[in-house]
Amino acid sequence: MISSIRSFLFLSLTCFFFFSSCSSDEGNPANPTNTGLERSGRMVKIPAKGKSFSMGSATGSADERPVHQVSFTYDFWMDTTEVTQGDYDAVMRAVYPGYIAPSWHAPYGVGARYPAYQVEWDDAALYCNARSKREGLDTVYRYTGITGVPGNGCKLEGVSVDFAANGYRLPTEAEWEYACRARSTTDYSWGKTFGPYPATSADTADFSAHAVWAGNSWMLSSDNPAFGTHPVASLLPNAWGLYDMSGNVWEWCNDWYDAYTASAATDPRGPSSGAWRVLRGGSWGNDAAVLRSSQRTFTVPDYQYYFIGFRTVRPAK
Ligand SMILES: [Ca+2]
Repeated sequence: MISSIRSFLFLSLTCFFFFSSCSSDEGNPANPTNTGLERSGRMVKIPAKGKSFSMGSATGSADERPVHQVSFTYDFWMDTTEVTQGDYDAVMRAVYPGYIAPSWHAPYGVGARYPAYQVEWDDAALYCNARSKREGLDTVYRYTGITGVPGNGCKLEGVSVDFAANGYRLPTEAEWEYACRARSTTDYSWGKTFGPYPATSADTADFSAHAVWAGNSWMLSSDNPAFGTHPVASLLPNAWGLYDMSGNVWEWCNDWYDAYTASAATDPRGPSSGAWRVLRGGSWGNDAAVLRSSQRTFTVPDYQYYFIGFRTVRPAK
């Protein structure tokens, strides 16, 4: 089973799809301080309350359909970057005495400003709780037991999610796509649509200005410094000041993976149980199609991989 899931993840790294068009009406991607949005530390308040958007893609892969309307009744804070190795290490080390850092090494990118990768869903949840504890917030993730090494392959038993808590958690899949799109309806948040884009060398340069993907990482020789992850926020952010939503590392979402339905949904949180957790955004190993805002993939929660990291959200009261 696990090998088939891993195969699926690899397929997601390489497969191709075809798509359609649109516009961004808010903010200036070239200037992350000019989004008009409230910022606090390394988070930005995502304007979601009373808003809705079309989630999915009519022309993407099968599990991106049907496109359906999603509405929110709340705003939320989101990290402007993927959680870095420096932050992950500091937060986890401070809270969990048995913590051991994941395997971060060349050529995949190592250093405080590089994204944390080789992080399982369970470890990402543990980080969220640790960050909440450090800041005196209520922890979101409850569990009945923990085995393994905290931060590097731990296993949480009996996990439940307290959405009413004021602490950090992983974004729901709907929150993630809404934030990634930042009002755009094109395949990419910077207003472009896959196929024929990126087609020319100018297109490729444009893509590489916005995302760490196969074209500026995986396709290079492994002794090239640009191979592997790149330090977070090295490239242009989206209109809401979020960096690396597309590319660099895949990002865990809170949701269990399931098929979409056509029904409109308010504050969707995914199924209550499942076998696989959702991943979004594509990575430094992916081709352009996989970095589309609506692209979905999934794997078992206890999977560590050098393409997988995360970022957090927390409620805006
Ligand atoms: Ca990412």
